[in-house]
Amino acid sequence: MKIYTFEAAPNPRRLKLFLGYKGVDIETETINIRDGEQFSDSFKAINPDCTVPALQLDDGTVITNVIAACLYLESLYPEKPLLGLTPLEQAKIVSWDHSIFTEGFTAVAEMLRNGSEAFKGRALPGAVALEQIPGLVDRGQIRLQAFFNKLDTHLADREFIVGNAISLADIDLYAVCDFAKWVKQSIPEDCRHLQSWYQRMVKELGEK
Ligand SMILES: N[C@@H](CCC(=O)N[C@@H](CS)C(=O)NCC(=O)O)C(=O)O
Repeated sequence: MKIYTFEAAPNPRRLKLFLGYKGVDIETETINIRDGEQFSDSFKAINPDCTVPALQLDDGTVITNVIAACLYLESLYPEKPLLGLTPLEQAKIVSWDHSIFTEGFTAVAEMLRNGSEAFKGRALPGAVALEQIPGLVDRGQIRLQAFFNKLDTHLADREFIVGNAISLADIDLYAVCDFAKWVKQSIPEDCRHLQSWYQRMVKELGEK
């Protein structure tokens, strides 16, 4: 098994945090997406979406979405579970994780990719070249604030997003909070529950 990755980027980080928590080490190969290596013919043959991370199995199968890679790896490495132990927990974790990606992650990405010179002509990740839409920067900021508020409310009376234990949903929310710093955003001061949850996660993940 091998992971094609670029460690500084936020989606690869989600997978790295997942594996780090479990203490699992998998061979990696860096695809430097700052230098455009994701568009090379050799990487396109591995992942035609031209995105990282990509998990390549020993039989050549490639899994190109973090949530699917985590689902696969969870079944290989079930210790320190991060995807729930009952069908209901699993459903809740995947549901939250999906919302965290579509509402939080994409809000930050919308701000970054439509506002930065570096992403001119590449407003979405991957193979399709798209022009920036500057109005999406402000919209992304509104979406991100609404997202932070929603998670703050959810965490008002619980330590983790689902049940009593850390899950992939917590890891991905943590990755969003750090990704937000790329666009000079952070957890609002008045989101006190989210703030204390973040400090809890720093300890859980042994980050600092
Ligand atoms: N849906 C993918 C998203 C992967 C993705 O967007 N990765 C970014 C790095 S964070 C990428 O490869 N960007 C390449 C580019 O900007 O061209 C997943 O869940 O892993």
